[in-house]
Amino acid sequence: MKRVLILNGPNLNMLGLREPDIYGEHTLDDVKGWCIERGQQLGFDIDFRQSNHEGELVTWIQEARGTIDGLLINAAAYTHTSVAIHDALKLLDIPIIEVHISDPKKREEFRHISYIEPVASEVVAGEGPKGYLLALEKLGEL
Ligand code: CA2
Repeated sequence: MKRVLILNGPNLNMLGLREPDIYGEHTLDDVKGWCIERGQQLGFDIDFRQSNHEGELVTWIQEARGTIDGLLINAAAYTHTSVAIHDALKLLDIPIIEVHISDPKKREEFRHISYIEPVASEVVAGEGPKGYLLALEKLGEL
């Protein structure tokens, strides 16, 4: 089994509870369930986490060094601000897929910059919550 870590940033615990027009009606727990199921089909052991704290995400990325085989990350708003997460991701030498439910490049200008993109192998954006599954499939190909 390949070990895959899926990290979710701030406010994604609110998924399905507000702004369904942008993020859909499924909860983060639904997404976790789908990822675990698809992961089993792909031979991935999925560790799915969410945090509202930048430092906690950085610590989890550091702990992933040498312990996981692939990373999916939706850093949420930290995508557009966090040099700390960018630097932590640079320490990993495994495939990293950046995933977003919406397409930030088609939204407000402040969402157009991503500090994750330069260190990611691939980006999946604008595919709704099912984009996590597309990202897992891409990881399987890498
Ligand atoms: O589209 C994405 O996946 C985002 O990463 C979501 C972030 C946003 O800051 C990024 O620009 C794009 C926001 C996550 C907040 O999620 C909520 C979901 C439901 C209700 C409220 C917030």
